[in-house]
Amino acid sequence: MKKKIDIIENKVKNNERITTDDAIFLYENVPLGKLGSLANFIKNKINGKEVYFNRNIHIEPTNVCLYRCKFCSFSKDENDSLAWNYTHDDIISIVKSHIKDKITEIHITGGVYPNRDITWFTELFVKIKEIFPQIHIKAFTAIELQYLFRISNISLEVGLKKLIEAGLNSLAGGGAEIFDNEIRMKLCPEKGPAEIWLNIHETAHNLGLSSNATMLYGHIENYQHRVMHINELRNLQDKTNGFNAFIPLKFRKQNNFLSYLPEISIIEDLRNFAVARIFLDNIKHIKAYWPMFGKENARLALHFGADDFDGTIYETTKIYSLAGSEEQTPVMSPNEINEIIEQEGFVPVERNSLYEKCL
Ligand code: V47
Ligand code: SF4
Repeated sequence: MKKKIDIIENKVKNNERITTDDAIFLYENVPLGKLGSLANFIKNKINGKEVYFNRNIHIEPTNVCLYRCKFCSFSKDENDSLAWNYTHDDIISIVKSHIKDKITEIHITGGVYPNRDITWFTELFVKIKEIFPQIHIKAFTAIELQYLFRISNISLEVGLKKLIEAGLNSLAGGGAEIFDNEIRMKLCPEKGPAEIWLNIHETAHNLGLSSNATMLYGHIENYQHRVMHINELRNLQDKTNGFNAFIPLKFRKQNNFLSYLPEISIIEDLRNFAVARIFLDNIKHIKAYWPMFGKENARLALHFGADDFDGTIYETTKIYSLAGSEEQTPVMSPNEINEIIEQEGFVPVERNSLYEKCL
């Protein structure tokens, strides 16, 4: 056992790629402290002492969704009293209200909604860019795009090109869940096989549109499934180099069909951050998405491979507050984020969506 840890450590220290078997070994056998020190070694090599964040808002145009993923606490029927559905005017006034906050990014994702075709989105992006030409629009999970292009009767390539022309700057990382198709069918059958998600991101990358990648963990998957997932991402990144960041997303249990499952511990979260950092040698940034598991846990993740704190999220997201996260109204000021990063011994760097430093 000791020998195997030493072999993996040697690979890490000598810039050699670890194998999927090594990653499973790390998950199964290696103590948290050792995982942290290996993850830190790599983080330090890639990002030094810097920890990134941005000034952003999230807009969820609707929580009405045709799908019913088992882990989702967000989706509602159209006539549900808790459903919302923003118009262009609603969204534009939200955007205008945050000009004063000097935001650099708008993250737009929502339910799979039947009554909006691609024109609804291209017109929205054009309106946003009219008021805010420099803003970076990060939008859509691959799952939303798949449905949008189907109802708009348009191919993936043509659809992406139209969205890019209207102002789309990158894709969000959601909808990846877990790529193992057996688990995927149990969790979110309507989303279809993993190949669809991977193909949409690969096509986007080939058109010059970068994206993020997520993994939903801590539900009914096992370590093999997680490693297979990050391996698919590493393989695709080798081909396209289009992923900006990897975001581990911890399953939160409130108000969904999987509420009977226990949530995993923070120790397991940190182990997962560390293994992802060690394995994904070709994805530069690992995001500690604080609305998902709280700012105090995100702070700890900075010592286990994470180098990005996401952002201020002035206009909050409801995906995680509805699922029982510690953060019920997730908003942070740049000062508060700076302070946390500094308290942990790192150097805060305000970035744009492509990880260029904001001066
Ligand atoms: O795909 C939904 C996850 C994702 C739950 O790209 C849940 O920068 C845990 O992808 N417990 C959407 N996870 C959010 C997302 C995201 C968030 C922040 C930044 C970025 C980015 C992307 O949220 C879904 C799903 O994997 N999710 N419900 C839940 N109960
Ligand atoms: Fe709909 Fe997304 Fe929730 Fe699935 S995770 S039910 S696609 S909102």
